[in-house]
Amino acid sequence: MASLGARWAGPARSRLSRSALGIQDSHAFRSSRLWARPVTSSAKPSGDPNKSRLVPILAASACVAAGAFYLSGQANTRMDLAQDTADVAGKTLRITLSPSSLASTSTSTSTVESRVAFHDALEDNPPDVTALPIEHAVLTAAPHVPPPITRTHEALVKVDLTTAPKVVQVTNQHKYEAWTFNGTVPGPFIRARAGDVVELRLTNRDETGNPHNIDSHAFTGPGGGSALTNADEGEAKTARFRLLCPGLYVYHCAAAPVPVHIAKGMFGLMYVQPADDGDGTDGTMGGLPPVDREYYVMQSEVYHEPPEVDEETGRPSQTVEFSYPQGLREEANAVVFNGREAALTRDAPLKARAGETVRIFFGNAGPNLTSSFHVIGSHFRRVYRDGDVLSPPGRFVGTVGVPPGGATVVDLKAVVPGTYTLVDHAIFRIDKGAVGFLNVAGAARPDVYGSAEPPAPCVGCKLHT
Ligand SMILES: [Cu+2]
Repeated sequence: MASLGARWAGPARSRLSRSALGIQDSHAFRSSRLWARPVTSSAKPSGDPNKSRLVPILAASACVAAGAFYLSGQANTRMDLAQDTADVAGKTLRITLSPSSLASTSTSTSTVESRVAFHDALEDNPPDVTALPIEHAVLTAAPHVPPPITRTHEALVKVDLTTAPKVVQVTNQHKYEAWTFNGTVPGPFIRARAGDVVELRLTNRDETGNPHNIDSHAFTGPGGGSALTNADEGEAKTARFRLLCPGLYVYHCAAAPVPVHIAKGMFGLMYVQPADDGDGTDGTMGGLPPVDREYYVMQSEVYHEPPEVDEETGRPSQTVEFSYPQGLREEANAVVFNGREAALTRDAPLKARAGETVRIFFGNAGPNLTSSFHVIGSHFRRVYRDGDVLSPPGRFVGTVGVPPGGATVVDLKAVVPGTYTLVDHAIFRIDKGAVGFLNVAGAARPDVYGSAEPPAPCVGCKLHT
């Protein structure tokens, strides 16, 4: 089979890449030459007529089935559409209220199997990478999500990640030096499409001298990319990865010691859209039913030493240091959403309007604790468990378990206005920071939720405002 390396080793692209990247010689480029080998007679060229026939057949059957799947949902909900604009976390978005956003859908086993077969066939149909159109991935910091990809062809998607330490107000009491991708915890949300080739460039600007790399659960191959992207201080590494599997995946640094690099903040989410969902004109959003808003939330733990006490003043330091023993004992000092205690409360609560549908791409970086993710007062109308976006979703789910290194997609509907609280329902963790808000504006719904008495939140309540 023609490898990415073999195609990449073409002289024009090789020279261009090295000069354009302007980086030190790296193992990745040496490896790319090692990969280069002629395509033998046993290789499977992309023009293989058998495969060429197979893909359209699978694609056609999958598209027909997928089309029926989504159209059945749209047909079930016939309400007037309205265009609206709203401010979401400081950013004005133009949104379309869709009729099918929470439509009833059904997915037969055969439909799922045909969609799986479509994606299984990707492996045997490598693209001519030199001929792929080049795109630069839209990267967003949490809680924002890049827009759905609407193209219907494969692309070479360039993703630039830079590692650097950053001091963050990790809890309301303490600052902490996080290790970051692109200056944020979690790292940027990466959106691509099954069949794409991701060209990942990892630049290490960590002046502490730590090496860093990427293990993406979306990549297929030993180590998930870590050995190909391992970059020492001042280095940059570039490698290519064909996305064979659709779904929502965690990525993280896997440099030794791995638990430290994850606990320090080096993680994020990558969503690989299914490739059999057309161009989105049928109302889908990256292979999923349409919603009004999409958000990015990741849970993680912080392990730190007690603050040092200043000998002169007797006051404890406001800055705390990472604690390996604390992590080994799995005794988290803090459990947070989007990297710090106030990320989704004081700093940037999620927002929606009553009547809208909200999708949360939720990941759990761990490193130790399984999340029992729950939004108080709401229901997950759809749950794509374990980030599996081909199987039928769970319906009207209250709490979903998400293990370390796992992810899920949840859709909810903002019915009654007010503040909804995101929690890990291992509920002591609310006292460790695992609280976020979804603020819903709009008219009251006494037909759904009401009393003759005004609401009276309990004193000292962290969950309701
Ligand atoms: Cu690292």
